[in-house]
Amino acid sequence: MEPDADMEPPDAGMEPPDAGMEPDAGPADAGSKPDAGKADAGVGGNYVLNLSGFNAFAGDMVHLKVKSSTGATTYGQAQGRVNAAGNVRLTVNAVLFTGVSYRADFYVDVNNDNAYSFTQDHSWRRAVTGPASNGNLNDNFTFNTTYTDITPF
Ligand SMILES: [Ca+2]
Repeated sequence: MEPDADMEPPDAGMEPPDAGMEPDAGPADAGSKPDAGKADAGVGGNYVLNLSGFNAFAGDMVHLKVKSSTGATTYGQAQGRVNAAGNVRLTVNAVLFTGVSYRADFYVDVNNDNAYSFTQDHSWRRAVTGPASNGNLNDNFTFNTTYTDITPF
């Protein structure tokens, strides 16, 4: 509705191009490489958890969190419902950085109360390392009864 407002970068007026007092100061290109110090970080890869063999829990919700290796920080989460074939795919976008260790904690909400409680719900933990080039990771997991207490979820 007000095209002019968006056309002017907020800092455009900070350095009048005709100031001319020190032509070699080069303020014009100062902002041309704002990302120089952040180039390494980029955007993280996706963590994709493919669950199979969950036939006994068809229709139940699975909750997933990708955390720091200590569990102190949660970087992202996802949830999904187990389908009739006993499968579900959960994706947490843009969380994995190359060489960094994470834990992926997830549980089936067996008692359907939308909260985690061990041992009423079934839960597991995956150790995850960010792949090369901040790439995506497909993690395939088949149901087993070796449950892990992931409290606090
Ligand atoms: Ca529960």
